[in-house]
Amino acid sequence: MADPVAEAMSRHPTPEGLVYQYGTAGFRTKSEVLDSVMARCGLIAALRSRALKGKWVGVMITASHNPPEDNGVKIVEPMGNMLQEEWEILATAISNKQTPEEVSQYYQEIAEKYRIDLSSPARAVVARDTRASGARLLAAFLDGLTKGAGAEVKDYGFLTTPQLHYMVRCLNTEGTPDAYGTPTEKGYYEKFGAAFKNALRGKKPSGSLTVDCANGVGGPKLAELIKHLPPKEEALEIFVVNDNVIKPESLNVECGADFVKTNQRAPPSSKAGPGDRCCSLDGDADRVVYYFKDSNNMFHLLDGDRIATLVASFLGDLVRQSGLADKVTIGVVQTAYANGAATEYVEKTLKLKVDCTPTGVKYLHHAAEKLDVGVYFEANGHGTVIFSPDTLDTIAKYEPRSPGQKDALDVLRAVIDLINQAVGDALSDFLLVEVVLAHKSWGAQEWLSTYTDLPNRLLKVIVADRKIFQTTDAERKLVKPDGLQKSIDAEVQKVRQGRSFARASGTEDAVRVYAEAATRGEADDLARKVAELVK
Ligand code: NG1
Ligand code: ZN
Repeated sequence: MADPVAEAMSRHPTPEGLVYQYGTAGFRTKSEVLDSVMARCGLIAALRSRALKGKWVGVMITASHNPPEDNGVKIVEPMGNMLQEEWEILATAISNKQTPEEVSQYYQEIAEKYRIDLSSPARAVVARDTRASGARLLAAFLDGLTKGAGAEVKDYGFLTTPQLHYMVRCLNTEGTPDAYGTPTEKGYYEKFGAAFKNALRGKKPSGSLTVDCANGVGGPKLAELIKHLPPKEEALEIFVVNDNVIKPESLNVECGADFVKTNQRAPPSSKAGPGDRCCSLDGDADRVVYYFKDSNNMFHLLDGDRIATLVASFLGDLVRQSGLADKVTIGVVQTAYANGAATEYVEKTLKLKVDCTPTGVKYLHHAAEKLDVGVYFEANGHGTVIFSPDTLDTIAKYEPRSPGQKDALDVLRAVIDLINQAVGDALSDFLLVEVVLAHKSWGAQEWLSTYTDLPNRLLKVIVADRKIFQTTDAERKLVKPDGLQKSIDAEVQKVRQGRSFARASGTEDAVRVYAEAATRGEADDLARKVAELVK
């Protein structure tokens, strides 16, 4: 009897001698060795959907900020969350099976283990970024999903990663009281465009905003979104730059959020003048950082920590002004990469609780879900704000007791709609920042002056085996190799306001060393010394 799974897999053989791993950002590597992984992700997506009684799961084909020759794939849960950890392990295992028969057998084993009826309906939505390899990898994925596993598919073509998460959530909530929106691109633009207008409530952000789209999928999608925003005379003037998707080899090259954050400078192509507000998206538009040049032409970065503090402070104001302060508490979730000054500002000035989690959006999201209002951002610009179901209910039902309370409540409700609840979304995040700045009548300089970042340095150290670096305390301390943490602590003691940690990267074959201290010299010195210890 024909085995459609083995047949489909035989069309996408496993390259020899490679080991694949579903990491922090799914599978991500050179695109030419991904075909077999894509076909197997088709099987996993179908199994996951069947395990969830035919709910839609999402699949995004992207390698985010990586170079143009890379690609990757990640699977999204029905509400738009990252794939469950247990299933990451299954995805890794099936991708490392050698022969089509072994894959097919493992597919059956998963079905048995989770009591999955392989003839029940399975549904997946897929989209991709603008990489040249995307079409080929999509075909391999579809082969596994439809011919191999017999699942139904909705192919949205090109989308940003957060748009794909949005579609998944909309499709699974359609017709329920939790309906998130219309599962179309137009639905996405209309929802966020209207929320932006409502949240501004006639306020106009000062000046203009230049958005660097990393020559990725964010460019054409932002162009569409702009058509659904209020006219620039009434609201925000947006200049779109680095939006060349016709030349996929220019993706993330000398532009984009990762370039700006890593090099701490504007893209060389930038023509922005002093005081001009700019932001950069990454290649799949799930990450955003802001920056500007001051009157002395000095570059200033406003990263994910800054977005978190700005948004947390604004939400705090709105909750207080609406009269909801005793009903709704706000918390901020960070990783160890958050600048010490940002953490101190949230705790001491904003008087809000800070949680620290390991690196990776899924950990932050999980911690934020435990809060009424959880503001979470990685320093590199991934992040969003999530509201618990009870909190949404409280805010929806609350009766304001004065016109002042009503105004604040109206803004709060619009801001909730403006924030992509499924996942961090660079487009929704920058609109939110603009709303906050408009309400506070702030420009980038005022935003920057809320606190002063401690000078910091992030280094990448290539080691023989990164797996020996084991951490605890949200990755802030090493437990292995023996004695290394003690040596790091000794170096930290030698500088003022010092903090440093080392951890194995989840996306690259390297160990990352982070250091911060009172001065640039001390931070650089500390990072260098710790890197030496790690080598
Ligand atoms: P790794 O390679 O594990 O440090 C990087 C980023 C994360 C996150 C992931 C996934 C830093 C220091 N690390 O993880 O924040 O964005 O990629 O994309 O920026
Ligand atoms: Zn990204």
